[in-house]
Amino acid sequence: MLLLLAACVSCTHAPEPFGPVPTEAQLAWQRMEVNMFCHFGPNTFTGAEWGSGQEAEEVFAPTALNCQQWVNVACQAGMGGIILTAKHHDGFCLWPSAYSNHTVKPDQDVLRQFTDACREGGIKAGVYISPWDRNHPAYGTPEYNAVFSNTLKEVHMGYGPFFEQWFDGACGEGPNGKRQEYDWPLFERTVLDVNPLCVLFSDVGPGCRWVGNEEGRAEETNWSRLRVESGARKTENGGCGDMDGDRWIPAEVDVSIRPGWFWHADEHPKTVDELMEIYYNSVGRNGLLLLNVPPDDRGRIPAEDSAVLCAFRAERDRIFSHDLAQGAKTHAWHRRGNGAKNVLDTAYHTYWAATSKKAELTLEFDSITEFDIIVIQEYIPLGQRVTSVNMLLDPDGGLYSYTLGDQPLCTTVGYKRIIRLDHPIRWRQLVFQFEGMAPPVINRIAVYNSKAQ
Ligand code: FUL
Repeated sequence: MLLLLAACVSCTHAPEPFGPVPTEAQLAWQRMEVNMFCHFGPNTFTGAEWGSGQEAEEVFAPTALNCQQWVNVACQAGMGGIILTAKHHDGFCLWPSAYSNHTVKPDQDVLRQFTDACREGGIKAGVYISPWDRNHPAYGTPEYNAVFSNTLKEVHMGYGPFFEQWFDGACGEGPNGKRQEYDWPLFERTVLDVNPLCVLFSDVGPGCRWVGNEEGRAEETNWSRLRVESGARKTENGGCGDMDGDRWIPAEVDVSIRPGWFWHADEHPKTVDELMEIYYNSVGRNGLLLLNVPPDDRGRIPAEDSAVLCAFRAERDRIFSHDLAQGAKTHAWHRRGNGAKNVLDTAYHTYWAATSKKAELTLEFDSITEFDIIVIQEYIPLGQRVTSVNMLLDPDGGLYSYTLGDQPLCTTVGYKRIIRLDHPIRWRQLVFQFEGMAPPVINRIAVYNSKAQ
């Protein structure tokens, strides 16, 4: 349907997809751009990051739990989803599970309050359930895989649908001193049987992949494609993907607003500038940002964190609400139909489809325009194609190539690429030179001035 619609808009046949492409669920996931992670559990009360699993259940005692407040904070921060650590490595379940003795009491069902609040607040709910379990006596034995699969089923059937299931890569010894051989195909099947639209996160997907660090940074060259050898659970290329990857497994950039993943009384959130840097290095490099904002021992997001998140949203709105390319004239020699102007509209499913692997698109402004940020988006439902973008400028009739150091403007683009120039530049005409593994398909080009008030 989407391809047909796009074809009508450019009055010609839609190009064939190139290589692996996202499922509709992966596309919807990528378009969320910034989501919230909530690490909450016994560690919130003990000061630990990895609980031993031996903590008394009574340790988990929020004094004023309010998941609606988490939802309000996330919505105000412009986030589309929240993922809750329903079970971290200590094995403590934030719902009264039938498959564990280490859980909240039935009248203290945090997962229920969380999913209800998300539904009421119109935000998507996701769930983290750690396969590593330092409490469960069966951990380290073949029976544990069935226990974990039942746990997944219980959560997804009883509390879903969830937009994302987070499978942590950590795997250590259990209380019986044994490590677990995880049955990944069973775990994935269990979730997808209940909810085929759930995006499965792990180091190697299959829905989305770990970016390979916890600092909030994808590589500048970042493919949403990945080569995963059969049965492999790790990749060296989480941050950059594989240009020749045979599967669509985009990068998720998880990072905490505070030094730890869990709330600790003596820690404080990052600044707006630090969050902006993370945003440029994640969303701006074809990744999805999963920003952890841990609730405190009351069960609420602290005021200092929500204040920073509001300011982070306001800063993004300030910079990205005025697209200076709007109203520019567009020209492209290498095009199908009449599509060059489609890069300026905000409709997602309209695009400029070039007809050759090297193709140019010109933006001509009415008057001299000053800018320092360029946003480019590839139409990823047809695959990720672009390998490099150069920019030519016309200061006084002649065209000059703009380089960042000795690099092109950028290498990969993917869903979204945000390019920050070293300093604002003032020009009337910009020529973008694209190169791709297949003719580029671009759905958006926008320019902004981050220094404008
Ligand atoms: C890691 C875990 O070990 C941390 O505790 C945290 O949950 C982080 C998001 O993933 O692998």
